[in-house]
Amino acid sequence: SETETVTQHVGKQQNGHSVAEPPMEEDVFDDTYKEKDGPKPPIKLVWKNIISMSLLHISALYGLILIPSASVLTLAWTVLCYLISGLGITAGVHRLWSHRSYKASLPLRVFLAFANSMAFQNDIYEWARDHRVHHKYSETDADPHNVKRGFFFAHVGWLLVRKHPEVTAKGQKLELSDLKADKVVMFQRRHYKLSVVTICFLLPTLVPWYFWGESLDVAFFIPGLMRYAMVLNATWLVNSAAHIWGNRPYDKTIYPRENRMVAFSAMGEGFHNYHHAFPFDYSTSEFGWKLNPTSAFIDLMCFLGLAKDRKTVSKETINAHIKRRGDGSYTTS
Ligand code: ST9
Ligand code: ZN
Ligand code: ZN
Repeated sequence: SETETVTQHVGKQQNGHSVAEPPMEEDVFDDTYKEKDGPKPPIKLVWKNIISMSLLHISALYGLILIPSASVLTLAWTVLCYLISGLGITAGVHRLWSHRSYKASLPLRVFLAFANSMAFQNDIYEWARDHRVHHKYSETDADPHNVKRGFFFAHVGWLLVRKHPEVTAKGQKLELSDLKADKVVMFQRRHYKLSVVTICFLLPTLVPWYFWGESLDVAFFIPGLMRYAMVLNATWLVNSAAHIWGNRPYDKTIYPRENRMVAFSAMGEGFHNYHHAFPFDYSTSEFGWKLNPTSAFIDLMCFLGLAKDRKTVSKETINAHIKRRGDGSYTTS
């Protein structure tokens, strides 16, 4: 079958050699799943989320107008906080914990969990659980951000309503023992609220105020709230834009697309047609560091001995996929 052909060619890079290893099954698309017939359950709005997301975005716009009054150091700090929180999502909960596409040592996992709390996108366990159902049941009722329900739903709407019961039902059948066995993941889950208050909001605000005398409101609204909202939207664009706009050189039968603009803002996560075709590739792309600072980061961690066993896909497997399922738009440039 298709998956077997793919898995046969999966290798992990270990001192330059490839070794065969069966990939995790929990993120492999299940094409046998059929949605239940009959009317869809009613939509239940969650007003607490609607109000807090609206306030966050108004605050982020206010942060934007405050930019001219911020010091250069504060702006550099904002960029740094964006990059750290971004890595907590891309290298952390996405490529490591959801897909197990490489292995990370304890100090690296501690850093990634810290960075993940700075991004405040639900704890690692919950994010990875939702993400595995997203890959396994893409574009169905069991996909938490099913893009068939529209751009807005896939972008942020899904966080403002109760989940479709199929998301929970299918999610409960997933194998999550690897996450439960990871002490760093469980520690972050236990102390999640406190970690978010301190790392996502207090730290970004207090550093510029304490170290270079930035005003508290500039520090709160720019590296705090505006940066948080920007990382959220960069992430959400992968679910919305990269499931709607772009080419499908690897598999024209699925929704996810290659979208360079999304790849840029999401630190390498916009090669989404490739990613859904080969979810176990640590680089989420076949083009290395191109528009992909997250891959450069993981490679650096391997160089430093803090990570290992990066899984990749062989060129032959990729080419076979392109030939059999691609939309004909494939180019290497
Ligand atoms: C946020 C997440 O923004 C963004 C994720 C984006 C993913 C992107 C992926 C793209 C690829 C990677 C690209 C990275 C790019 C990064 C770029 C960086 C520069 N399975 O959820 P509840 C059960 S978060 C199994 O409350 P409701 C479970 O028992 C933003 N079971 O359901 C659960 O209890 P527990 C900030 C499941 O009531 C129970 O149901 N956060 C599953 O329907 C209740 O779960 C917010 O805004 C499952 N999948 O509420 C909060 N799901 O957890 C948003 C549920 O204890 N969330 N169960 O085990 C909420 O308020 C609620 O979840 C809700 C639904 C209202 C949306
Ligand atoms: Zn996707
Ligand atoms: Zn993924």
